[in-house]
Amino acid sequence: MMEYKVRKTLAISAFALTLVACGSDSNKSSAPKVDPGSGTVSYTLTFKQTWNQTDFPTNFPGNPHFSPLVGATHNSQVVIWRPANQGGAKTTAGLEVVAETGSTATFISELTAAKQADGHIDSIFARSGATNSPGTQTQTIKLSTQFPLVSAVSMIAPSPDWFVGIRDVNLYPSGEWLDEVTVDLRLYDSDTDEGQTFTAANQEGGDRNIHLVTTQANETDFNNGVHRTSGAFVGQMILKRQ
Ligand SMILES: [Ca+2]
Ligand SMILES: [Ca+2]
Repeated sequence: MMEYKVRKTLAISAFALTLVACGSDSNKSSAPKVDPGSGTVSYTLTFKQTWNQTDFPTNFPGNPHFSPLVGATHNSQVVIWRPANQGGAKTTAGLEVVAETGSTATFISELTAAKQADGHIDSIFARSGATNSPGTQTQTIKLSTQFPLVSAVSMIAPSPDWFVGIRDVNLYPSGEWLDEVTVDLRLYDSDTDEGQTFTAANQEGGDRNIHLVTTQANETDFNNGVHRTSGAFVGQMILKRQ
């Protein structure tokens, strides 16, 4: 589940990820700056990390951080990651490494191999270095009408196998580039480790079915990926056209 807020021309249903045009011709986006050489449009991806001890006190760990954002621009013919209950693919080895350690190398190798194999992925991006939470990561991404979707992930850390991300966000949904899209981030479990607290020892196991993090109340504050009573999210990702 992702919650979207789209400025100006379009609104995206929170649960069905269905695009619904609600704008009129009078408030269409301004003309995008398309790079004449590559045909790409640039967006700034801002990852606002709002996970903090005051809002998520139960067993809040020391050294709270998020791993370097890693992802790709792509078309609708490929699944970068997707929860099991939304027609998902199993957690890949690369996503497992990201979710358990924050290292992006294996995931990048998978994306690169998929790009070369079937051409459904365009640009692959990764930041270097983790960022303390609260904090912010930013990344410029380039999209084209052939590859208008973006997916990206980051590990919440320390944690057993938990991560946040955006997936299949279409910035050119109906023949226009969106100005800005905001996604509230729920916490996901890659289902590749059985630990139930942020600092649990490694406990290999799971069926690789990506699902929202839910634990007992004395383990963490999370139920369905958000704070079980306040509904607070651990962060947001904002895509804004440059
Ligand atoms: Ca798990
Ligand atoms: Ca594992």
